Amino acid sequence: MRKYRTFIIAVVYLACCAFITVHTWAEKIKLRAGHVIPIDKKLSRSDVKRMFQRGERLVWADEDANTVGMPVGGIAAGQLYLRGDGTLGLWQIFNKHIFSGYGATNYRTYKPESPVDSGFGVVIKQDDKITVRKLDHNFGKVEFAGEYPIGLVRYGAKEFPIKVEMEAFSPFIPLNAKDSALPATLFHITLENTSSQSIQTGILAWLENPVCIDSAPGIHALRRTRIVGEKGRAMIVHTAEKAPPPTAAEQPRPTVALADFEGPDYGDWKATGEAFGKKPAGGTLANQNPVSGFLGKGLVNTFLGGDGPHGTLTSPAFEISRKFINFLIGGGSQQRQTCINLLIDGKRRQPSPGGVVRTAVGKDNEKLESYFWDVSELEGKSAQIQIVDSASGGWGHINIDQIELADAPQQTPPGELEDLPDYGSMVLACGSGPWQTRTVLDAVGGWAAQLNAENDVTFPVGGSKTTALATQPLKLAPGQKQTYTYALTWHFPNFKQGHEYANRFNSASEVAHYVLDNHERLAGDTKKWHQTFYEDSTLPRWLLFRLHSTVANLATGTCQWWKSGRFWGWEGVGCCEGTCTHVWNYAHAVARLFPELERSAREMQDFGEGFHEDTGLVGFRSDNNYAADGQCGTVLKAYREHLMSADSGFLKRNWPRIKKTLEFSIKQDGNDDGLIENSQHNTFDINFEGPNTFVGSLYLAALRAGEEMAKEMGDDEFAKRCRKIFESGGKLSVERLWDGEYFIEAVDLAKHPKFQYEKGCLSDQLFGQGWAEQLGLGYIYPAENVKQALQSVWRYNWAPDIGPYNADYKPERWFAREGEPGLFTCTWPKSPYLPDGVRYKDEVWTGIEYQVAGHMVWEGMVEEAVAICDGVQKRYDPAKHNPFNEIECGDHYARAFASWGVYTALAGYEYHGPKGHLGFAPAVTPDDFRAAFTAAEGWGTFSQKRNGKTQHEQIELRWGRLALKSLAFEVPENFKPAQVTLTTAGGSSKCDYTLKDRRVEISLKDALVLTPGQMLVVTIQR
Ligand SMILES: [Ca+2]
Ligand SMILES: [Ca+2]
Ligand SMILES: [Ca+2]
Repeated sequence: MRKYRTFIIAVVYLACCAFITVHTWAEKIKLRAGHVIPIDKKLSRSDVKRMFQRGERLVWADEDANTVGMPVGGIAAGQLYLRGDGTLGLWQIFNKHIFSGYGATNYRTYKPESPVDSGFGVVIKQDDKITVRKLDHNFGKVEFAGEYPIGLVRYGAKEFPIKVEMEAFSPFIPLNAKDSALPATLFHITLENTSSQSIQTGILAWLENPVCIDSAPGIHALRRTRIVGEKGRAMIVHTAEKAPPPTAAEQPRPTVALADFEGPDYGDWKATGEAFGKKPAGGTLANQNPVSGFLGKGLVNTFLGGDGPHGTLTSPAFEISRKFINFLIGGGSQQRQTCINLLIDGKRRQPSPGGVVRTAVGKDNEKLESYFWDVSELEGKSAQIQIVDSASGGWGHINIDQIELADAPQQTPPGELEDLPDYGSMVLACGSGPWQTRTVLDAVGGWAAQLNAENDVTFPVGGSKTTALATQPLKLAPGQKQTYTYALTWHFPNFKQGHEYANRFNSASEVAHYVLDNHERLAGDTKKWHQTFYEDSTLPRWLLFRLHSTVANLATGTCQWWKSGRFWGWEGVGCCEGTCTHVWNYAHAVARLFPELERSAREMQDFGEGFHEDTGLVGFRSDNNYAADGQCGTVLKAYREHLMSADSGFLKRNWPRIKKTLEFSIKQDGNDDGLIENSQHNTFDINFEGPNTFVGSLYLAALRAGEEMAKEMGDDEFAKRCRKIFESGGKLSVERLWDGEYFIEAVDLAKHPKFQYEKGCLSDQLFGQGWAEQLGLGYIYPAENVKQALQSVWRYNWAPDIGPYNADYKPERWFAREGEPGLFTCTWPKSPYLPDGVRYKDEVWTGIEYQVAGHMVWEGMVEEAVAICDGVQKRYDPAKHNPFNEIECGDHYARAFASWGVYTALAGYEYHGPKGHLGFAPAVTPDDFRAAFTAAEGWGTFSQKRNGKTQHEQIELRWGRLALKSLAFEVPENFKPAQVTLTTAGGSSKCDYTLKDRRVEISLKDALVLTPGQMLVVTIQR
């Protein structure tokens, strides 16, 4: 618990004081001329007031919600977005996750795409006329008000008699990982009649069959869609199956060659632009890597004049007289830009742009490979082939040859259908039986008439079909409301390591029935968490939004939960693997919300597959490589996972390896003086080459954690050794690394000129101290140094506008733009800027910002901490960036899970599960505070109220169970308790307690177990 923390009681008053201090400080310190980050951040009174106001739920309307992509699938079950207008997007649930880029490209404003056709619409029948209004941005006024895990979109239009509210979420119940990891999204759609007349209404829902979405162009198979009634539910069931072998009557007809590009020119094909030239290429073109795989001597090759030129090459119309079109393709892989397209009748036949009914791209490889389109459903149609090059960058060209019509596909299939990664099933289930869907579709006409309503259809995977379901009509009286429940579920088990969900379900239908059978509990517990976290809290609503938004990373491609039970994570979606020890060093959310997942990563990776028994090395990507920060962090995580356990089982099982892990770091230290002096690879993807407090503080905190764990394990000798090294390290760090304002790195730049920070101010210089606070391990450096160093990080590294500094010092990757606030990784406020200094020095990472902000809260710098979080909120305003997708190397970067460390700091949360100890010391509004908390087996809400004479603490359990043996709270300065009373359902009794500084620690005479609905009240009287 923090001992010297200043409370923000009168925020505005303190804000004024802060200005004065800053001002005088600024006058004393001589700053380097190029350090253009202002010492005085000029936070206005109204800014501070706004940041600390409780406030309302955040709502974004229309275009302001354009970038929203809120993950609404289950934990580690893929990545499905709810977009700002309530439509679904991204759809990465088919075991393919796409790396979005390395910063320069992925911090951009865009609306997430939707490759799968789906939606809901309101059906109304008035004067025998049936109409459908889609729930999307065209509805009228559309508001997004989602707070993870529950998406919420409201629709209204002046002239439309029905108002709609849609909730979309996957069950999310802290401490119940399995029910939070369902490949499912629930929808609650509430229709309200806002007119003065009764209206016959209902809902139309539709979903394309996307099974084999990625493999489809290369396989000969069928999609099958059935509408089935089971348990009173109407369900659209999408699957895929093998195409039947040809019958005797279907013996292949001779192949028809469409083009072999062997002639002196393109013949009757028409070329536009420059990329195709006037005739086929004779092979490899100038400055091109060798082109191979084509037939004869000619082919289409648009590397004419390099990647720059554009153009098209279009065939004359021909009749599709066979079941397949085969061709050879190589070159670039850019959809719609380096492609070959099949056009039908020059107009839209399918819901794809410009009459394109089939398309294919290369694989960024010059070698041409065989490829085919299944066009059996298009037989007899008039068609054209168009080859497109509208790309100019790398791989901005396409190679094509030998286009043929045939009755057999010409490609080795990528594998058995049932083994393909995107083979599986998908279901859209409605809680009630269907209306006359076909009648509705035909009455509406247009787009709706194209939807399928047949009970059982099969069609080639190359085609697309969207199936619809209408609810039974219902008469709504004026003012009356009706809620419909839908479940969208999926089951794609062919993932390399398997999915945990596949241990429990064999199909999407099984998932749908499970979700709907248990709907009341799953939805009820999810809403209870939302209520406890957002509604029943005194913390600012926007801050709760921000700190919980990153938890959505769990329901993205970043996170996997394997069939073996092991939790595994990328750094960001699709890049940098291995639950990397140093990136995940920052992540607190998973451990506090679903501790079993983090325990599995410790036991199965860090102390399992990635552990080196002979040395104690924890391979930082479950490999043979050492990262100094990750190695120390593994010990801290192990202690945290122990604290979040119900008993000592985890610690007992893993202690020998935890101890070896720490001994590995002690060996790096070399002489037990508590300083690691050797080469230290770390999260900046470089090595620090001398003692520093970035790795050093993690090392000292790990020694303290080691000491505590050793004591619990009865290993007093090791506990003493840890203590001794820890004490030496703390003392030497101040002697050797303290520059008067902050901690520096003792490095010989002559020997190690690159990637060091030397006299710089590193934002993460107290990383281990922040960890120590999270785990209740106390100060590892003297409190006054810690506080001053954090003040320096704020003064020197946080810019209200990153623009001026980044104009002079361009970051390697941009995660913030001019005009936006941010905390720089490292600056050199008083010494020459090191152009070759620590990598990523000029960048802004949300994970570091939360790490620093959380630590600031523990040290009483609440206003600065909240301002840093406000900066993140400003950058991730949905008018600019998806607020649920904090980016680093890839989307949904795991380091952002650090936000939970800010949350626990705000509550002054301390917990030791096996000891049954729980404590709080709220850092904001301690006179009237309330917030959600999680423990090993249950969660609930904590509140504290003070008046002059008494302090009331209330712990109410809402889910699971909570075993308690001791409690700790903080009283105001000069508050001397005279009596402490504990009240439970069993009655009231006086408690034994100790008071140290402002900390009241209470030991319970009898261990207590709370169950949902039960509470305990502690009254501290002076
Ligand atoms: Ca040829
Ligand atoms: Ca080109
Ligand atoms: Ca040493």
